[in-house]
Amino acid sequence: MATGYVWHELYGWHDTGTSAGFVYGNGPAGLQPALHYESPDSKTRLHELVAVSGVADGLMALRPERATDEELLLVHDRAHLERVAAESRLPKGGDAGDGFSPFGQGGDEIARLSAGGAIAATSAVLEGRVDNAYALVRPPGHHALPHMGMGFCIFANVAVAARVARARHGVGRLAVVDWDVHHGNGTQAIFYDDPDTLAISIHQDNWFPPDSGHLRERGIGAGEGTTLNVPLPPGSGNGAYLAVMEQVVVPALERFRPELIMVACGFDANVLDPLARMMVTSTAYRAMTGMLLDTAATLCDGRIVFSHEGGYSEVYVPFCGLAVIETLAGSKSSVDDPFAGLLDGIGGQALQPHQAAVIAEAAALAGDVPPAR
Ligand code: 9RB
Ligand code: ZN
Repeated sequence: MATGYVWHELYGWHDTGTSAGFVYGNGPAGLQPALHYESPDSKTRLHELVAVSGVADGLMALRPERATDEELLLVHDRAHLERVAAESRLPKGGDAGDGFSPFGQGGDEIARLSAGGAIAATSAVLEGRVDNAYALVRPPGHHALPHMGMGFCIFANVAVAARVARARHGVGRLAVVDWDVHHGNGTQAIFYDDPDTLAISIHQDNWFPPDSGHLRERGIGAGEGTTLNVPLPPGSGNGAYLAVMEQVVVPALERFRPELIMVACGFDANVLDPLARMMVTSTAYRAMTGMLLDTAATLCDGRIVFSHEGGYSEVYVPFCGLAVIETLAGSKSSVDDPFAGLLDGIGGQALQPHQAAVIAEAAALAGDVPPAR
């Protein structure tokens, strides 16, 4: 078999327009417009590196379809679907809800294709057509809430695919591991009271959304203990991320024993990212992927699906993404990360005491994740 791989040209055409960083451009006020942070380059260049490196030759291309109303309604309100559809018909498009999640005319169809990409990857894994899968989708999904988009996200790609996995493939317990550098608040909110979904998010402490993703947020009611947040201090690098995987993520998964692992795979914890202050390199992304693959092999017949989220360094995301996809495919191309030699050695890559303290707290909470009966 093979590793499934989702891409669609329209992902590169999702139009987020221009802004001046976090404010609207306004020339006379001194705010020169630039491309929106969530621009196509980091994703199209990853897709092109997958092709040029030859890695694509060993993958099974999966063609996404637009998520249907029925699929999106497993997570979202009808009012959200209708608002996005209506604004998508306007000549200049609209915004998914918070003012930071713009889309152009036709954006509804591209956002549905993005959620549909996560669904296609998940279905291929669950139907045994591929060993595992990577969905290189855009726009991202992990901030989207049932009633609105948020933080560049329109629909909750991973959560929708998870609910489809339940409804159509009889999946019971599943885990979402979110290593995007921002808190996976949407996924957390959607599954907060769900005892069958373990939602783990590793993120930069108190960045985006503000005041979200604290250690104390642990789920509610029957879902108590099935939300696990690891809010790392800014400056965390490979040592901290590998320690989180070893001491928190893998032990939590081993207790929970999911039937499927989904990864909200952002690359914005990379050391060159403009939207966060972490220091991860392709070396750690490769190792983290290997650890999850091994865990999936032990716990759930290797069933694991990666869905792309954030990551904004157009030069470095492609090498981080290639490391993940090579690891999923069990291969190594002749293309090496040209920056790893430099970036793996910069000061602060080793686990620091103040990082270890947070990780120890999260590890204790991982010990309270409800075990499979
Ligand atoms: C603004 C705020 C943000 C900040 C970061 C992201 C990253 C998303 C991502 C999105 C929106 C706040 C402009 C807060 O990569 N997710 O994975 N917006 N931040 N307040 N204000 C005024
Ligand atoms: Zn992010």
